Amino acid sequence: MAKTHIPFMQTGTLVVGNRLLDEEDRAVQSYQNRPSTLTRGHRACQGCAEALAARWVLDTAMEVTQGKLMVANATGCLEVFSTLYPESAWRVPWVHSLFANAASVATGIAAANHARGRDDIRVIAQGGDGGTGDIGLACLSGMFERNDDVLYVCYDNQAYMNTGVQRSGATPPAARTATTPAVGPHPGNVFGQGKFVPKIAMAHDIPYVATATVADLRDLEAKVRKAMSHRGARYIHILVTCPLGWGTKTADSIKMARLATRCGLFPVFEAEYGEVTAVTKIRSQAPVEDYLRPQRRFAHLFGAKADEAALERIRGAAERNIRRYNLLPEGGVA
Ligand SMILES: Cc1ncc(C[n+]2csc(CCOP(=O)(O)OP(=O)(O)O)c2C)c(N)n1
Ligand code: SF4
Ligand SMILES: [Mg+2]
Repeated sequence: MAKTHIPFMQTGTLVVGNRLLDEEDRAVQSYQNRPSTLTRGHRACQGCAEALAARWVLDTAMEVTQGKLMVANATGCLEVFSTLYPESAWRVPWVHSLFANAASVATGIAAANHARGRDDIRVIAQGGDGGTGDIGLACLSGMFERNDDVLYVCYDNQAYMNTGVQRSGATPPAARTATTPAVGPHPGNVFGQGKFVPKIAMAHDIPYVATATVADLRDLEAKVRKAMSHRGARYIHILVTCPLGWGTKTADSIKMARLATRCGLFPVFEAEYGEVTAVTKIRSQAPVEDYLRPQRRFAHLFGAKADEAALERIRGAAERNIRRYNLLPEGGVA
């Protein structure tokens, strides 16, 4: 019998739709005995996609490793909202590193496990875009270059959110942050700076690099499974909506992440040993305005007179991604 693809929204939860699927097609979150690695009691904002992504990543990794998992977590929102002393929302061996050195701490844990003959215990390091791509980049590059047996997961909300929404190297051009105010002739973050860490990771020729968003959690789950099937250094970079820093409605976090991919500004792909091996095609392309307009950090682009010059440059960035990663279905326009 021909199989019908059942979209995620019908199958992702414990109650809805999962019973229609074969066992092997069900999501990690669909079972009552799911690991619940990041559990109740944390203080993330309503609609925080970082909390959602972290839970999905670690629950998947816990299932794959049958609970043999240790986690090093850089300073940032995820660490602060989950571990307000003396409480912790984690149900996994978890250590808070410094802001800069989660990759090195994870490397040390993996080396200690190896020395004890316990290579069955797997290690994840995780942090925000600032901890990963700015202050932690040297430690991360060292982990990649040595091919240490660690999966590093970056939750990219495009600014230093935990300390009050300062600009990071992942902040997009024109975005307003506390340190890139919406004033002057070119308001918001400047164009032409910043970095995209997945490409830096690929330059190290490590076994596995992937990007993902919270708009497609089944895709994220599959990528975590794939990453855990490899040994050596692996990297997953997840775009996570931050309602507080982006100025978006708390109910729109999934929608915003989906629009980021549909307009081309956030490419979703996998790479193995430095080569792109798979991309998620854009099924129906959205104008960048549809993604930018609902975000208060871009409100200055849509005043009485739209900042057409800035918008054109942002459109150009989306088009460049679409070309570079071949994001449209065969035959061109989606
Ligand atoms: C060496 C050092 N510098 C600065 C800080 C202050 N600090 C803590 S978290 C943070 C921002 C974290 O940003 P990011 O890594 O993007 O994570 P997010 O909070 O956005 O999830 C900063 C600047 C620190 N803890 N240590
Ligand atoms: S500030 Fe942003 S990243 Fe931090 S807890 Fe709130 S929504 Fe999440
Ligand atoms: Mg951040």
